Amino acid sequence: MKILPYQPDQSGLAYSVGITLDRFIKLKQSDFPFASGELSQLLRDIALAAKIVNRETNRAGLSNIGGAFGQTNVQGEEQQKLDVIANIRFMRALSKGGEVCAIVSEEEDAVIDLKNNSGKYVVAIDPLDGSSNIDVNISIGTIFSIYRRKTPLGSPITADDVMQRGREQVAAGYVLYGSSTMLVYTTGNGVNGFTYETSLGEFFLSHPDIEAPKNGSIYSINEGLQNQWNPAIKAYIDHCKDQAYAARYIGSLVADFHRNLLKGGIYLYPATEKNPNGKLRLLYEANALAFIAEQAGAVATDGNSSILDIRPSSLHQRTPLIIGSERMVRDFEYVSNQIPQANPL
Ligand code: AHM
Ligand code: MG
Repeated sequence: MKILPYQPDQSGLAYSVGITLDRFIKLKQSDFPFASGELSQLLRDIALAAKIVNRETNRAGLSNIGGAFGQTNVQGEEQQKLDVIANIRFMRALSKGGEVCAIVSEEEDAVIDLKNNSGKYVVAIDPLDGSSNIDVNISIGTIFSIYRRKTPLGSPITADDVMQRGREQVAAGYVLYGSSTMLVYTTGNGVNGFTYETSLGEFFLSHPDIEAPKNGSIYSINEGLQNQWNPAIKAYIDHCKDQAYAARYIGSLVADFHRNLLKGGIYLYPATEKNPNGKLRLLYEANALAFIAEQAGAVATDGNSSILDIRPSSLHQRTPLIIGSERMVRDFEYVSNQIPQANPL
């Protein structure tokens, strides 16, 4: 019997599809302190729910799941049917997996206690962000943060498990349902992006070791609100215009953030008269993106301190968010500091 070692094909007839998310997570498992496989499994659970939400969003125009659900969430915002569907999908995936003890969701008033006292992890999630864009076929996203619980395994969850600073995240990521669907995540060892291959039903590594450009020339802000900004924000946006930066604002945080992360840019959602603490939520919007930003060499601030250092005081707390290329955020800080007595918030 003849035995030969495997020789990878050199013919070029069948291109390699690359590395799947599952395999990548497995390969990287040893990067986690206390690696035990549960965090890996949790990331896989999230990826599975993301595939299902991707399917729902892709056929939203064909099935009767467009439009408003007819209820408002805890922040008084009108829920879309797909907001509710995405929430159910992620809740189900996270509760069935067994790794999670508690979930904070934009769509849920209170912390959801899964009564799984052996679950090591707490997840904060915005199941479908940018939902005003669903019905008009514009990119939307999912944002998630993962924390290790503080209380000992086996005990009931407490506020200490949930109200952790962003700095304590063990993993965070987002899914962008865009011209292609991507999952981007970090476990604190750099940022990697995966693109969904629909015919194979798998995420494949497409953007390894994402590094944000140190500078950029895109600014993203809702300029319709400029009469409600404080002078520091006005001064910085004037600076952007003086520099002839490109204005790009989708109104879906994940999409605006992702573009700026890859191309270089700054996203600002400052305090306004209507939202004196900004609009975006600390626990399940700002923290995850701030962690990813820092891991990719970008910066995230509320105008006073790093987003990741803010100690949360309430579940649905809002925060101003200025996030993007390091040079641009530093310029923002410099320009806003020139404004006498301006409160950059
Ligand atoms: P949502 O969580 O209700 O979808 O709101 C968050 C969205 C972000 O995706 C986006 O950047 C921002 O709200 C847009 O707000 P505005 O329409 O005020 O510019
Ligand atoms: Mg949101």
